[in-house]
Amino acid sequence: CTKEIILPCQSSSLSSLLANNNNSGIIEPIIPIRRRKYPNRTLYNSQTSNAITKTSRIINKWWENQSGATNPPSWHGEGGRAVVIPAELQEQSKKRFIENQFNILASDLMALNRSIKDQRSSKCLAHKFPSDLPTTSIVIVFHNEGNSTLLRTLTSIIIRSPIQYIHEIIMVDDASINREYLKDTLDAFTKELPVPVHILRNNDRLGLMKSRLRGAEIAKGDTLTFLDAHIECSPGWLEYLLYEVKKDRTAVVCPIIDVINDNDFGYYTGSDMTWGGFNWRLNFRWYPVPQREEVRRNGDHSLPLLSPTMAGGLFTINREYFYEIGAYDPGMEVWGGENLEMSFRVWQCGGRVLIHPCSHVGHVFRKQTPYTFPGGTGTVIFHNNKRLVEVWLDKYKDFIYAIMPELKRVQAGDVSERLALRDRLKCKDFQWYLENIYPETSLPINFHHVGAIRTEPMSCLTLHNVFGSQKGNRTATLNIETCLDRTESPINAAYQIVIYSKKGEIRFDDLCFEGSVNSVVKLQKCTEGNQKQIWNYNNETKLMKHVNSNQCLTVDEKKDNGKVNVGPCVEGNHAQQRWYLERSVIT
Ligand code: UD2
Ligand code: MN
Repeated sequence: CTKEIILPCQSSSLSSLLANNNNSGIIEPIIPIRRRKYPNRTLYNSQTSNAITKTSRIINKWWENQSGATNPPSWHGEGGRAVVIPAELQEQSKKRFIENQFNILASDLMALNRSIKDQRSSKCLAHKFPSDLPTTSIVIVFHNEGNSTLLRTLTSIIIRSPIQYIHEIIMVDDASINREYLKDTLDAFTKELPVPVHILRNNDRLGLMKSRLRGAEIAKGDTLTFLDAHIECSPGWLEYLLYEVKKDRTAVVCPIIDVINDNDFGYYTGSDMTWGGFNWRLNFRWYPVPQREEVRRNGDHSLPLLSPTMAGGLFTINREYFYEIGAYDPGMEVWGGENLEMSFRVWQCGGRVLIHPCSHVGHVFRKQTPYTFPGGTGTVIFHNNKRLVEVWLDKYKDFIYAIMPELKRVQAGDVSERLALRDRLKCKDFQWYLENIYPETSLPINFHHVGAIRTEPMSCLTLHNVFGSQKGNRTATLNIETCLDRTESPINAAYQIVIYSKKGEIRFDDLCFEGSVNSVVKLQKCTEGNQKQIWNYNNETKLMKHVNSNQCLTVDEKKDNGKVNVGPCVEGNHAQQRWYLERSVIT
């Protein structure tokens, strides 16, 4: 396996676990399928029941053909539990991790139809659906996906959906390379499934957006349901999504995304108290659902959340509405940005983005992408983000360009058609979106000042280590350094931009200056109502008072590497406590 292009590293390790497997040449990875009758977990009606029985038979036969075994091994991961890799396979499993950036061996050790827990609360289970829910065409695009994960995706759809609502499944193979085994297996497998499956194959890599567009084009169902290729649907996942779209054709409905661990495939319930937002670098982020949304729902956690953004991978949308609202931006490449673009577009142009807490779909979250980005990762993602910024962000683009000067340098390409779309749909502006749909945003909406804060001798508050991973394992720090010119060194100057908000926070992205008596100022997650994060600036005296301690923002540039403190306000004040708010980067 090369590091650059991740090729499948074939191994025979699994065949040694099972009797009488493949022989020479390319070794077909084992397709593990639980070989016993399905328990009646999700029987909706006789049609579904028949389909499940049929699938069960097919899967059993398939498994026998594959393995030649009459007794299935004892499958790992049942009940959503983690796989324990046998000692003799551990080295293998580590080595093969890079193929998919998840532990494919763990997946191979699990049944395709491994059981998982019903994720629904009793309140969710009490929901009733009309019998005429809209049908759906499920679109799954994939590039170099794992074999067993892809087949488990399909299996979980079949066994956990009322199949009368599945008009078809459309798979788009986005020019997978050196994965012939995947192709054959997929063809054979899907032929047997009790719903029509169409497999489209791209000759050239189109990226996920254009692949989804290609799949959607041939769809005939009332709705479209997009899914990633390494997921597991949980019982009841589909009905809630379809029902919301039936009630409101402009609703774009996402399930809660449960976490399938990338290393051991343990299935963990996703929180129903997180929703989608984004940070200053336009990265999608999960954030806690604010109180106001709880109030709106009357605390009923079986009702859909109105989410500012969606993760992008999994959602149902009315098929006609998908096109009315502008489908995807075909100018976007490979991966990234399309999820925020669609979120902004749907909200600004009159639709809604929902997360339904009763619908759960597990997804293998990866820490890295296993595939290449033709054109370079950064360039591609910046290109997509730039299109998003140019079309939807209005005056906020100045702010984003100040924070991400790298964006300025890449080409957005022609966005005139997307701007025309926005015009045609008479969409509201970005400020409306922030104020009404996402008032919790870290972008500046109600502020006194956005820009550098400096001392008299031109030294600026400077942040370090602010954009960490999602897990929050970062220790952002603050000190005072020479003020940088935004034209001369834009990248570093970005870390001297802060918001002094009307609420009194001094913030960088989702981090707030937090003070306490006679101590160093810390950068902590901004939290509503945290008095330690409130500052009061006096334009006359230039003092920045920390309200809670009644002390002042203080720095001695020559001491402690320019560390910034809260200390006693000095009578008549002096240079160490006099702060100047530089020209704003946004008005
Ligand atoms: C998340 C979304 C993903 C997409 C992405 C931003 C979830 C669960 N996943 O990333 O759907 O919105 O954010 O763009 O919310 N693929 C192709 N061709 C390519 C690249 C990817 O077909 O050139 C496929 C890939 O095989 C997978 C899907 O697109 O099935 C999404 O890619 P991913 O799983 O690498 O993205 P993920 O989950 O990190
Ligand atoms: Mn994914």
